[in-house]
Amino acid sequence: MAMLRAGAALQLALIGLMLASLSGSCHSALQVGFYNGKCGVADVEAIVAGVVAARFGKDPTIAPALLRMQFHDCFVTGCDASILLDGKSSEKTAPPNLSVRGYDVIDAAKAAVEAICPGVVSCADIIIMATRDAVSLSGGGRYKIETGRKDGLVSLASNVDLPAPSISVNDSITAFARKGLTVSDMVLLLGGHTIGVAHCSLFQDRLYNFQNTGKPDPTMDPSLASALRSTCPNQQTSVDNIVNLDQNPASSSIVDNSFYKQILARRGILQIDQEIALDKQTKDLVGAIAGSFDFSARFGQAMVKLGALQNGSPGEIRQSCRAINTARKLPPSKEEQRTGQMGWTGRTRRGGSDLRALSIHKRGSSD
Ligand code: HEM
Ligand SMILES: *[C@@H]1O[C@H](CO)[C@@H](O)[C@H](O)[C@H]1NC(C)=O
Ligand SMILES: CC(=O)N[C@H]1CO[C@H](CO)[C@@H](O)[C@@H]1O
Repeated sequence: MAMLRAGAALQLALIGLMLASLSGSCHSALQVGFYNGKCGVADVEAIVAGVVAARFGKDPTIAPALLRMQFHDCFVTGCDASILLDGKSSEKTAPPNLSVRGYDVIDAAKAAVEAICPGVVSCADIIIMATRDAVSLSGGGRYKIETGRKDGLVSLASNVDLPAPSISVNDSITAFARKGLTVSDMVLLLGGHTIGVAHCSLFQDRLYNFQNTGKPDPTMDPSLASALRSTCPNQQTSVDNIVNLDQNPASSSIVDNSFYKQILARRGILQIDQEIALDKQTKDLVGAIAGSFDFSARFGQAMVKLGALQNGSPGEIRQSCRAINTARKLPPSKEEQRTGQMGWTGRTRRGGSDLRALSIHKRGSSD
């Protein structure tokens, strides 16, 4: 018994040393090429890119789906793949998720990397990689991403505080500022609406009865409003049609600055999209981006900034992107309760790298 205890103590001390040496690499230290050499000679980013490209070849609308997925993941409790967790009241089930799609391509990318080096690549990083690939495949240039995220342990619909399409510019600025994002980050990130679609139900008020005036939104080009009314009839029907967020038909699935030109021409679909072209605080920037040639680079930088949002909570490398690892679901043992140390007492049936990660997060959780 005494031997066993001494052995355990030694083990703890060793793990402590290991932690001390690793604590420099806590979660805030995202870096470009984090996975280089962590999967033998395999190139993790290339494996994910292959999966995304194959899917994009069959269905290019996977690109807007992934772009929106990164926004929804990162904006709620940081980029921790919390949006991927299944469950009765997980984030996925919150109303703004509505049409978040692309979960299956993340699963496919995860399966591909797990087949080569299991337990190494986080789902949170896969979202970031896949989104970068999607933007690149859609003509938006290939920005360098940082990796090294951990997957979160919590996903609650009640945490979802995503902005509604009718949010005012001021409230949107406040919402982005709360995440450490500036007005110009916000304007650039809304450029994500350069691809993809919106359902009629989310802007219907602008076509028929804007703010209970009984009239269309006066900020919308009347010819656009009239065209949209035929796609989005006023009667209550069970179909909720979709329209392109970028109304330039030649560019509605290309990541470029045409969205900004459209909103300057009063052809924004969502209320917030139109308002950033009109509000004093944002219209100069909208005009500048519309007339610029470096949108791709600036959008990439803003995506990297969005991708750096983290919440400082413990994390792990999930085995399945849809569930936290089973080991975590075990109630803490008496020993764990006593020492307050979870996850590396041998109770968890998992590999060392994940266990270290959890403890590092506990240590680094002050930031
Ligand atoms: C104030 C902030 C934002 C609001 C209120 C907002 C709102 C919306 C709404 C209402 C839709 C339509 C959803 C549907 O009909 O199913 C949508 C779609 C989309 N959003 Fe946003 N969004 C915001 C910011 C962003 C950001 C920062 C990004 C990415 C950088 C983004 C990327 C997208 C994309 C790509 C789509 C199309 C999705 C698809 O086609 O599947 N959005 N957004
Ligand atoms: C938005 O905020 C600006 C600057 O803080 C302020 O001047 C303006 O009145 C606000 N606009 C609205 C509509 O509340
Ligand atoms: C994929 C997914 O879980 N979608 C959910 C989004 O939210 C709606 C409404 O709350 C649910 O009905 C969907 O199942």
